[in-house]
Amino acid sequence: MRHERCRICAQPIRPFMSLGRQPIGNAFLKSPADFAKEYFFELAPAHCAHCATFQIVEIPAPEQMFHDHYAYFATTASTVMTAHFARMAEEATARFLAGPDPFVVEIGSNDGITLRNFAHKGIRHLGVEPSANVAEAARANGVATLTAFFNPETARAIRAQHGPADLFIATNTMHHIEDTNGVAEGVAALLGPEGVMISEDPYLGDMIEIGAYDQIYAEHMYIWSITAMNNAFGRAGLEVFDVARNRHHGGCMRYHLGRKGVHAPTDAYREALAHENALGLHRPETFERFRADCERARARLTELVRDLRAKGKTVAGYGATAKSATILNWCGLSPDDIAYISDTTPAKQHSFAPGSHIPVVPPQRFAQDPPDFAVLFAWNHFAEIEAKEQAWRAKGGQWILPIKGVQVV
Ligand code: DWN
Ligand code: SAH
Repeated sequence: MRHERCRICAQPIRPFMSLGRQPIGNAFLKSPADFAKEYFFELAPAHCAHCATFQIVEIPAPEQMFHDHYAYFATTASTVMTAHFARMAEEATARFLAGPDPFVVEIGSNDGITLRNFAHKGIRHLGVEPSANVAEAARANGVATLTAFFNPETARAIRAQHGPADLFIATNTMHHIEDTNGVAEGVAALLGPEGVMISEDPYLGDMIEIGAYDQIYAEHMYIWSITAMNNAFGRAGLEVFDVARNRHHGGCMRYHLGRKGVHAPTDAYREALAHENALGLHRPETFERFRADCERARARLTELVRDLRAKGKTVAGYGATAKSATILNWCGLSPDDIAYISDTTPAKQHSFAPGSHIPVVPPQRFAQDPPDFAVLFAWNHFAEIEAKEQAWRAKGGQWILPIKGVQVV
């Protein structure tokens, strides 16, 4: 459905660019017979001048994206992220779970990548995860998980059954849920008086800086900032009091929120907010510059791949990320340009990438049929992947980094 008004504050919005006709980024196709039925929509980002929320104006229905064959299994996607969330659980336990019998709720809990750390400590926990296949994987790992979309009704039912939550976690999830106001209302209903919400996802300031237009796709209907989070959650009596940036997923912000006036704002929060204000994320020219950066990257990547192919070079893709659908479909790249995409996720292998229909294959293909060049669609896991592919690199294999600058390394 296409929106002409901001989903947070209802003020008029209009897109500052278009990324064209796009499929659902994680909707991998099992057979060419599925190609004709593929869903497409216009991917057009806007930035609300009133509440600062970066959002896409047209969104598929949630049930089209989150269901019993969701393609992303967080635990198998990256060992680095698994360790990252284990550290987060340790830090949050020490800082926020001092009470006698704490209760932790996580939305977007996926296959239990984070909650498993609380389960192993015997801490009461509950995941809320609508994608039934990954929710089942979590339960198989001993993580209590409700297969449901989080909303105010779910929140009240959880509180009635389990009592208030001391900690509410949402990593790489708040940009997946259209009804942010409903989530904020649910958090306010579920959290105890001193309860804390931790939300972490790609930061708008970093996306703009590195030109990561591939972070914009059907599931990523928002890209958050401190100002926008405060505006969205402030409506439910919550506020950001602490933040921490990290380099994962191209640059994420971790927001700590609590009931207004309960937790003292930290210096880190004040410094990050001042830095954000200096970035000019509220100025239209910031998004005009971003649009120009993205259009240059699109032209450069398409020209580079076509030029290499004209010279008889082989080009493959590495990491069938959801992000890659935006790149492949906006650039109009096809199996003639990129022969295959290697991916470690069993649920993605032996499928066809959304829209481009490039075959997605197991990593064995990359080893047995190594390309001259590989477009690194999982650029956000560069260090982890570079360490794995030293043999290919030693034989002259080169990465193409598909966003801003489009470097060959
Ligand atoms: O927000 C989201 C993030 C957390 O995960 C979700 N909307 C969906 C998903 O987005 P993504 O697919 O862009 O995430 P990743 O983590 O960049 O996906 C990495 C992909 O690359 C996975 O399919 C696994 C694959 N991979 C690989 O083939 N070899 C990853 C590594 C590290 C590797 O060595
Ligand atoms: N937390 C993991 C996985 C993030 S992927 C990580 O940080 O890697 C985003 C997850 O949010 C998916 O598993 C998706 O099914 C889930 N999700 C989407 N809409 C949701 C909703 N309304 N309530 C709870 N989870 C939701």
